[in-house]
Amino acid sequence: MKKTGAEIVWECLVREGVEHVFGYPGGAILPTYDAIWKYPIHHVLVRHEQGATHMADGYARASGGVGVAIATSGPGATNMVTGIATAMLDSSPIVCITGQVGSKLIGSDAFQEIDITGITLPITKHNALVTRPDEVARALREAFHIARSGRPGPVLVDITKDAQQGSCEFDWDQAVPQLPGFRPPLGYDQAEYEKALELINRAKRPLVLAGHGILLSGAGQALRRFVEKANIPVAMTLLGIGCLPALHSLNLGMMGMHGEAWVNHAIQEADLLIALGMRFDDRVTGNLKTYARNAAKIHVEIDRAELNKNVKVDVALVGDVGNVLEHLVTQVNPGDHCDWLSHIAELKGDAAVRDIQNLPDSGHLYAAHVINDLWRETGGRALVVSDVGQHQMWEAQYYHHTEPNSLITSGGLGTMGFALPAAIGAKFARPDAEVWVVVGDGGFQMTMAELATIAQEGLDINIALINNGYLGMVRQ
Ligand SMILES: Cc1cc2nc3c(=O)[nH]c(=O)nc-3n(C[C@H](O)[C@H](O)[C@H](O)COP(=O)(O)OP(=O)(O)OC[C@H]3O[C@@H](n4cnc5c(N)ncnc54)[C@H](O)[C@@H]3O)c2cc1C
Ligand SMILES: Cc1ncc(C[n+]2csc(CCOP(=O)(O)OP(=O)(O)O)c2C)c(N)n1
Ligand SMILES: [Mg+2]
Repeated sequence: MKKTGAEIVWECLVREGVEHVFGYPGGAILPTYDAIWKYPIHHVLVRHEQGATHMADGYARASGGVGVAIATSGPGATNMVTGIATAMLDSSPIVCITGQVGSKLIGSDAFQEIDITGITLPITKHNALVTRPDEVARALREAFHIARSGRPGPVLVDITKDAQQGSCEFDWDQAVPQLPGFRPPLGYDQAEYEKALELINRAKRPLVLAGHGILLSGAGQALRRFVEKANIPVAMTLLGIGCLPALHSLNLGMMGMHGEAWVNHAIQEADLLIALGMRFDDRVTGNLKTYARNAAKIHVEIDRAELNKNVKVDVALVGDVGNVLEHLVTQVNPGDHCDWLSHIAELKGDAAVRDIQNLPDSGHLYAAHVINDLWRETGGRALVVSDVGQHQMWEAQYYHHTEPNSLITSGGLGTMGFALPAAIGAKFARPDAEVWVVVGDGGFQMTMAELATIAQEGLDINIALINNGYLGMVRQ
């Protein structure tokens, strides 16, 4: 059946299961916009293309699927850069579609021509320039496949105006991805796995470092069964929050620079660290020379490039953490570790008593109190999208998340302005969720134009603006 490149764009998105796209029009993408009305896709008109990328990202993180953002060439495309980089550093699967000038004009500094595949090469998992209508379907199928498989990430497809306008035969089956160089890992080495099992069964002071990979893998239940059987305490990264209920007796809370001191002391004293779907970010390890020197280390990770990158490990298991945990659950010995757990309780000591929550009411409104109240008032069931700064850290400490994927935040890039648009995407993904934005006065002003998008779409989104009157984290 003959279709224009523009029609093929929407045809492919529908077949990929896309219901919402977040975008902003302009000349080079207009042929595609002109064709949208024939397809059952809801277009959300954003106020800035950065917002579109964060919305796609929030949609992806809240749904477990792929988010889609669309923009025109030149300034539309460059406005997407921050959102693409944010998704890249947090392994979030989004597909960005940009219009490009006509193929014959490429390289001539034409009006609104910019080399967006060049610009985004280091911040995308993959990108492609499409110059013919008969390349559109395969490029998009490959984009979705790459974005969601293995370690997820952002993919950009740049489509020239003539590729959108021209026509060709459309055949979905023919456009099956052909990616001979793209090989997500097949699975871990059995001998390494046996070594891991032995280390776990022998350890006296084991500790699990649980990361975002657990949530991406949907492995929260498997994690819980594993740690309950082996009685191993768990520390979470910022992006791993929610993988085990906050108030679970084995959950120590967040590790790293903004984690509790006693959690980091426990990590330093452990004899075995079991790192699951986390990448030993520098906010987590601090000085690598002194990081957990006495611990043997097991690392379960889907991206081979992360293994032995920051922290040298004793056992490296390449693959999906959920798959590894399913095997470990059946094969690990039931554990005791009572001495170790009571030692950690001693390390914790009176930290809870000294906590800011227990400060007497002096008439001051403390951000930590506000967030703790937010947790209580929402019964811990809200989908919280936090921005970047002190309020983000207080959210991580005082909102006790019980569900996987109930906290969405920019960890790796630390993008101020992320929260409000990401919450819009999250609300489209989970319309029944009570969505709360926790944002500082600085970050709010970076993308507050998206309030107009919220109003236009009639979205029920709550905003807790932690207005301390300054750029708190910088001042701190
Ligand atoms: C102001 C600020 C302060 C911060 N302070 C802290 C802090 O104190 N503590 C802290 O923890 N973080 C902190 N962060 C966040 C930090 O920068 C990192 O973003 C975070 O530590 C990364 O967590 P992660 O490794 O779990 O997730 P990611 O960076 O998302 O990495 C996930 C890893 O899991 C792997 N993976 C993906 N899917 C799978 C799968 N199916 N199976 C196996 N592996 C998989 C990926 O390849 C990747 O290596 C802070 C951020 C900001 C902005
Ligand atoms: C886009 C961007 N610019 C600058 C920074 C550096 N930065 C990190 S936190 C912060 C202050 C945030 O202030 P605010 O939003 O008011 O939150 P608070 O720390 O006061 O809670 C700044 C400027 C950043 N992370 N992102
Ligand atoms: Mg502030």
